[in-house]
Amino acid sequence: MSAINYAEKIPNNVNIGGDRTLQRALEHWQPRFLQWWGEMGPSDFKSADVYLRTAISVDAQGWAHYGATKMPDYRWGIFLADATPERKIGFGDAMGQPVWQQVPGEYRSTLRRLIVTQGDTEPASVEQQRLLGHTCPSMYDLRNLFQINVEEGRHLWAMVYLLHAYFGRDGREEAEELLARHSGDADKPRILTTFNEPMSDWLSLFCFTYFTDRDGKYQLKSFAESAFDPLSRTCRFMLTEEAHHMFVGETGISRVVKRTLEVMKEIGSDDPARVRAKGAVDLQTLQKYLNFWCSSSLDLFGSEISSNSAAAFASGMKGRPDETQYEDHVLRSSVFEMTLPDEKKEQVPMLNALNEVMRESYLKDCEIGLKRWNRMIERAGHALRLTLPSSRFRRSIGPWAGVPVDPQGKPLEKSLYEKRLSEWIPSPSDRAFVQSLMQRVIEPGKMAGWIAPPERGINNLPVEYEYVRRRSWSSWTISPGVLPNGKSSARSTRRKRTTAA
Ligand code: BYC
Repeated sequence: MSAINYAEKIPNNVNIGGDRTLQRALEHWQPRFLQWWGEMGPSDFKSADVYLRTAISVDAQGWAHYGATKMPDYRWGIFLADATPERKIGFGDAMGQPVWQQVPGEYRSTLRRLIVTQGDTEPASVEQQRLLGHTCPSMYDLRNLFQINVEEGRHLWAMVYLLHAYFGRDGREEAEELLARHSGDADKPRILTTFNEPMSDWLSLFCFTYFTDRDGKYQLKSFAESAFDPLSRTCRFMLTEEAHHMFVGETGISRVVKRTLEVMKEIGSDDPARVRAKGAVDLQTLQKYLNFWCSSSLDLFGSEISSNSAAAFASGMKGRPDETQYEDHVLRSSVFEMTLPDEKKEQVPMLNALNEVMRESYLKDCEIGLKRWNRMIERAGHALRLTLPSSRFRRSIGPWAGVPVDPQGKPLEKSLYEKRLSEWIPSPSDRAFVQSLMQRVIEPGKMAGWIAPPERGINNLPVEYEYVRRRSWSSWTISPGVLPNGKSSARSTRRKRTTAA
């Protein structure tokens, strides 16, 4: 079952050829996807040969094949982890019963909503990152960006397969809509707010892959527990790919911190202005970017008190990540003490507090990178420590939405909050400074001045390997940067290649 059939038009390990209607529907969607990729995927690299990893089987060992591929030729397909024989529902009111191979009628619209919401984030992130190839800090990073982009494209395929195979005409219509909404589009935006945030620099990309892809890990892990077995199997395989995206985030930020510390040592100062003058990201600016992307990603867990999450858990649709680690899998008699604005404590039925339970464990997971970066800063002899913002800071969803608190979670006057916000998240001038660092570097092995080289290359190749090949870089001009919302980007003028080394 785990071998992937690449002979078919749509590579898959679920025998879609055995269901002619499904195969036709997916083959009808395929050219629309490719058109979307052409219009909304990475701009200007369609003919480049990129050293990409492609799944060849879903086994734990050796599922990846590496080789030079043009992105539009990437074999996007449908890969599910192998079925667990006799799998039983592991939580909720139906615990112990056999898992579902079809969608129960009463859960149809909720499951569809969850799958659509998950599916919507995948193309959204590709759209957000569309123009970043223009300003890559190295060829190694450029390749990693493209690896992430093609895998997000495949994750979209994963959700579209479920919609087509299990939700009939409604599912097919939703699959069309997944290509019709666009990140940042004023009329048809993506569903979740974080996926409408513009991403015009690589510091944002590293923060996004650290924080937002980590939400992806938590959501996929909770779907991996689902009683709807095809969803569980799909998400189990997606998680193997997701790990690389978080790696790009964590190592990307580590390399920024490393380079900044080198510059601080060179100039013998931790003065942010002097660090900036030397072309590095001062730690204070990095902290603002961490605050921005972490607080935005905290909203992705939904409201602290949610009847949606209670229903999804009780029915078996969505569990908690690594459900087996818990003792109580039914949660009908436990409560969660929640602190609400005005320091009011409320006893909330545990089932309704699951978004918050997940958000708390997500924040603990986020701490791991912070500890690593702070160790680097400490070893270099500096007192500053990077921190995560409080889960109350800058929230747009739940009881803390719009409540003015500082990054430590301390309430303050709204006017003071508004005045001080630019101390905590990137101001227009911080963004302009970071943007000024975004000069394209494409000579193999060379790095932009604001980031240290990675410790190793891809798949045991050296960092200097030519991971992205174009027939000619010297004649490379950038086509007008059209953002997903149809507007021209700030970098919309055609310009000649300029490289910083
Ligand atoms: N922005 O009861 P509530 C990833 C909506 S990332 C805008 O509080 P619930 C990836 C919510 O939809 C993982 N709207 O929350 C990462 C609902 O609207 P409706 C993505 C929001 O339902 C990087 C209403 O508010 N996967 O894979 O318990 C790159 C009340 O909702 C937001 C998923 O999210 C927001 N932030 O939980 C690429 C999993 N938050 O339905 C990919 C699927 C909430 O009343 N989604 N709302 O109109 C879910 O499980 C749930 O929908 C949520 C919300 C966890 C998002």
